[in-house]
Amino acid sequence: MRIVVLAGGIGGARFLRGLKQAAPDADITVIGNTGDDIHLFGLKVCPDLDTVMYTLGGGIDEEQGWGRRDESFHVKEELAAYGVGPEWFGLGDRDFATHIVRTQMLAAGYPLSAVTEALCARWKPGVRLIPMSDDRVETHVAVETDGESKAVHFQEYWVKLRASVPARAIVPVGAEQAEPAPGVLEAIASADVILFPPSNPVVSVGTILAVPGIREAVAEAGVPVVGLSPIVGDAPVRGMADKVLAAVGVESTASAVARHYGSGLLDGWLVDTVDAASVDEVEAAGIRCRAVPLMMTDVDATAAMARAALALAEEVR
Ligand code: GDP
Ligand code: FO1
Ligand code: CA
Repeated sequence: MRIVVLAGGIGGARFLRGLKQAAPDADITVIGNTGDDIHLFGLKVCPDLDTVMYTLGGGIDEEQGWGRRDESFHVKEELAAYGVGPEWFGLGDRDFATHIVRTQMLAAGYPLSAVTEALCARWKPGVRLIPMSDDRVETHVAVETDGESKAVHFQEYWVKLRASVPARAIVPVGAEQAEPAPGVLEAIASADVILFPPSNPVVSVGTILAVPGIREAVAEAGVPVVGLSPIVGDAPVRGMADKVLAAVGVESTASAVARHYGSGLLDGWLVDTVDAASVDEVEAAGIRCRAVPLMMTDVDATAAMARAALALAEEVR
């Protein structure tokens, strides 16, 4: 079975670990969000691609959910001693090596998709990981600080400002001109099922869908498209999905997120059992819906979620 997953960072990566356990023989292609990418110290950093790669490859800091385990921060300290920032972004020594290799290969002319494949040759994530695009796309957030409006990079909004200032709009800068990376549309067109993990619907899955051609390819693939809600009990399990959903005019409920994707895209939607009362509302919108436990507390619980998603896909096929 060929499964395509549109993934962000932590939510996507943890779900994929469960999916691999639930479907060990499946051929899994992950289309990764690159809207969170940022250039720092002359290096290209791809947080969501790295989170997927490290999580599935056994290199992730499990507790934190991002970055390398057994990490140290000597380079960061030395940069700070030179007065070179930003000091608010925590790049560790081990992680730096990944960004150095990536930046070096990009400078040599390799596209990000080829670079990602090369990095994955070390980590062996057990899935095919493709960035959504080889073209630069950067999510910016229009915020209001001290009554003034300005646009900041998504990482500045989230990591520096901790999403504490009102977000008025989310703009995937460059998306309109971006093309899907080689293999993205082909993977979608030849998939047997397409899954939206419990990733951020705006700045992860939404950004991937904003690359011209990807949303259309998913909608026209003619195979079940099933998503899992990142919103449980009317709040994100972690992160700032509530804030960025508000910025695009969507309520932070499992049902509102399903309706935001819409029946033109989604065939099936899983909500957590605490949100079972919203099943009828989702179904009324033309999306088959089931309530199952959706907390990724460990790999077994996550594998059960993946099995439920695949079962729902068979129901709507
Ligand atoms: P990010 O790039 O690291 O922010 O990760 P993603 O975009 O892939 O996923 C972020 C989303 O994962 C957040 O909106 C969380 O609410 C959601 N999430 C994290 N852990 C869980 C969980 O255990 N269950 C569910 N249902 N959602 C989760
Ligand atoms: N998240 C933070 O909250 N603080 C950090 O200092 C930070 C550094 C960082 C470095 C590399 C990397 O791959 C991820 C990193 N993240 C950090 C996580 C990342 O910004 C977020 O998980 C996502 O992009 C949010 O969607
Ligand atoms: Ca992210």
